This record gives sequence, structure tokens and C-alpha cells, in this order.
Amino acid sequence: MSRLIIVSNRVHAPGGPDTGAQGGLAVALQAALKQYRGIWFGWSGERTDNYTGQITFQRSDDVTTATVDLEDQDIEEYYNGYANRTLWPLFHYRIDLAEYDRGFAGGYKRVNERFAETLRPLVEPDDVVWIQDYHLFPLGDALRKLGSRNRLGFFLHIPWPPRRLLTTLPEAEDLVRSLFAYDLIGFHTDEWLTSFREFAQHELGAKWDGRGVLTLGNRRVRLQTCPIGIDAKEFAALSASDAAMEAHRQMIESANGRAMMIGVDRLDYSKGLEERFCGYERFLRDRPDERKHVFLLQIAPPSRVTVETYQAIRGRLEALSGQINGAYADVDWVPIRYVNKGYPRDVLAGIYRAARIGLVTPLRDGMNLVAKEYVAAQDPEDPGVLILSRFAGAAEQMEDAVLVNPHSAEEISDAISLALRMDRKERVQRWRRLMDSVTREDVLWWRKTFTDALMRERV
Ligand code: GDG
Repeated sequence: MSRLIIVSNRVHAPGGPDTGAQGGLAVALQAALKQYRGIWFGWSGERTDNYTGQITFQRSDDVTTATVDLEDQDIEEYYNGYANRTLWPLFHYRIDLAEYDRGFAGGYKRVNERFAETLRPLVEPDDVVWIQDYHLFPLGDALRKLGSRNRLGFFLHIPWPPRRLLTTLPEAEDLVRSLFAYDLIGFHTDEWLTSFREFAQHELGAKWDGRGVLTLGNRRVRLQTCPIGIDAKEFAALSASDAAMEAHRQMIESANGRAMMIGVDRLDYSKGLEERFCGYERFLRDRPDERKHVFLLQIAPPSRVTVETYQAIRGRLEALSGQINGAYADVDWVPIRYVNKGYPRDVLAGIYRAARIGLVTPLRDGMNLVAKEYVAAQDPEDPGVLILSRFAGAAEQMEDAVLVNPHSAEEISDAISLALRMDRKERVQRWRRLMDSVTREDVLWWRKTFTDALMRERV
């Protein structure tokens, strides 16, 4: 049987603490590695003065991780630069925030080549390599240049931008051409897949066979939509754990009879937090009779703190929540509880379960796992209502949520009001259909669908 080699930007040694960074994805990938006796390769998150390709191997619970440290310049140009300040904003349709800088592009290419050189000797002829996400687009091509003839798969966890937006990236054509090194590319939704295909066809002249295969010159690549899920069973069980029950009890007690709305997002402009607060403010302003029956708990652990746009959004959110609380709070009630730290997964599960409304309103999101976690944590007899952005990948599968345009404060306000008034029968009906799809297309389904397809692809 072929071994599976997984590559991702960051690799967390197995068995580490629950930081939230190691969610269902890490668990699913570890399960795949166990099945195929594989290796998980990537950056340790640590720095070194001099990149030598020195690998640290760790083995735990049948999973081997192989990590390397990066130089400061690599971290600055490849990770903070091209990944976080160029590709992330552009791929979330924010060309106003994208920084195009040849230094970043050069560092990105260099780190991908370094990864390829370090990884290449570990790869045996029969191994299958599965590369994760936008940090590593050119890695497959770099491996091919070093003679790899292995089956290579790539999965994109974020959206693929529309063709006309991507043409603003100076390296766009090279980047897309390099993706033809892969045998299989996976996307969360048909929309992201179509945007990729359109760029390849119209900007590079690739040929589409109408059945999933794109050809450019002598290279062919299969495209597949394969939406990621969560470990729904595990998450539902987590919501019945002692820690979850305790968190649930505390939340219900502190809610004092009011309905709680919950938002859980990394502090990132793509998650639409400012627009969410504005939509809620609209609700508070327009519906004085309803407003004191509800409050919003927003959990937003900081991320990418060294990048300026992330510091700026943090400042704006603090000001906005302060303004809203200042304008509407009363002696026994504040409309927004805004918390800038993370919680263990089991506590989070209990908090989701205590929330009458899950507010998930990203402006753009590859998938969004919080929407699925919220559904999985609900009490089947008395579930809450999911309000979900149309622009999250999850909306393609979760049509029974209350779908909103997150740019419209009025739509968010109407949706909150609708959710608060929704009777139990309708909540249960919607939840059952949502839970069916969250359970059916879970994270194990996702990785099996992708790895099965990759194992089938012939080079
Ligand atoms: C990328 C794509 C795609 C958050 N706060 C805490 C915490 N979290 C966990 C959530 C969830 C995860 O982080 C966030 O997942 P998302 O899917 O919402 O978003 P990204 O981090 O942007 O992930 C996204 C995903 O990749 C997978 O392909 O869905 O579209 O952007 O699991 O629960 N976990 C804990 N404490 C927190 O305070 N423990």
C-alpha cells in the first residue's frame, strides 16, 4: 500500500495542548496518516539563524511528524508577507488590502523550494503526497523539478478568487501554471472550482473536458469539489461532556432569561465582525421592544498579530463594541460581550449549545467550520437557529440556515428578529436537515473522498 505524505505550512506535534489551532482538521489528517502509515511535514513554527534543512522527527500514536525551522527573513517574506499580506486578502476578494511586493514573492518561492529540497529525500517512489493550502501552491511544481513522479494532490482551504481579481496579482499566471504539477486539486465549493477553471481556461488557454479534467500542454489535472466537515459525532459528544455542561450552566445562568447569540471567529477581517456588530446595532436601534431580550457573546481570539491590518481591525472592533455598549447598555444588561481570547473545545461546545442563535457572517470564507460546530452542539429537542452568510462556502451545503448578505445591516437585523421569533417546530425541522448534512459529509468523509480520488489518479 502507498504511504501518504501530508504537507502543511504549520505542523503541530501530535498530543500537544488544545490550543484551538489543532481542531478537527488536525484530527482528520492524523487519522489519514495512521491509515496510510504516513508522515506529516511542515514548519515547526520556530525560527533558526540558518536554514540547513535539518528535520526534527517526532512519533506519537502512529503518526510521524517531520518539521523544519525557518529563518526570520523566510518568516517575514513567505509567511507574514506573501501568505498573510498578499494571498490571504486577495483570495478573500480584498484587493484593497493585498500588498504586491517582489520581496514577498521571492521569499515565498524560496521557502517552497527549500521545503521541496528537504522533503524530496523522504519521498519514496510509491508515496502519495497531499499538500494543504495557499502557503504551498508551488510546492508540487518544485517537487516535480527535483524529479518526483509521485501522485501529488493539493487541497485549497480558502476561496479561489474570481478571474478578474486574480489578474491583479503580478505572479498569477506562473502561480496557476505551477498548479498543473498536481494530479488532483480539491476545493470546498463549485464556486471556487469554477473560478480556478475560468482563470486557467481564459488566461492560460487550458482545455476543459467538461468532466473534471483541465489540460495545459502535456499536463492534466483533475479538479474536485470536496467540502470539508467536522467530526460531528465527536463534537456532539463533546457538547455533553462535563466541561461543556458546566459552561452551558454558567452561560444560561448569566444570560438571566435572555437569548444569547454566539459568534466565534479568529480576529480576521474576512470574518465580517465589524459588519456583524453594525447589523446587530441596527437591530438594537430598529427594534426597541426586542432588544433587551437578547445579547451577543463574541469570542474572537487574536490571530496574525504582527500584521498591521490585524492590529487595526482589533482597534476598530474595540471602539465599535464600546460605542454600541455605551449607547444601549443598561444597569442590568450589556448588548455585546466581546472576548479576545480562546477557550478549550469542550467549553466552546457548551457555549454553542447555550446559544439561541449562532451568528456566522463572514464576508468570504472557504468553508467555515464554526457553522457546523454550532449545529452539532445543539440540543436536538430545542435547537438554536444558525444565521449564516451566503458568502461562506458552508452556505452551499447549509441551505436550512437563515442565509444573509453580511454586507447588509438590515438583513442581519431582520434575520436576528426572525430567529428570535422562530417556533420550536421550525427550529427542529431546520436543525434536523442541517445536522443530517453535517453528519453525512463530515471530516472523515472529506479526507476519504479526497484521498480515495488521489489514490485513483494515475500520473
Ligand atoms: C480555514 C478557512 C475553512 C476558534 N476560536 C476558538 C477555536 N476556534 C476554532 C473553531 C473552528 C476553527 O477554529 C476555525 O475554523 P474556520 O473554518 O471557521 O476558519 P479558519 O481558521 O479561517 O480556517 C475556513 C478551514 O480553513 C478548514 O478548511 O473552513 O474557511 O478560512 O474549528 O472552533 N477553538 C478553540 N477555542 C477558541 O476560542 N478551541
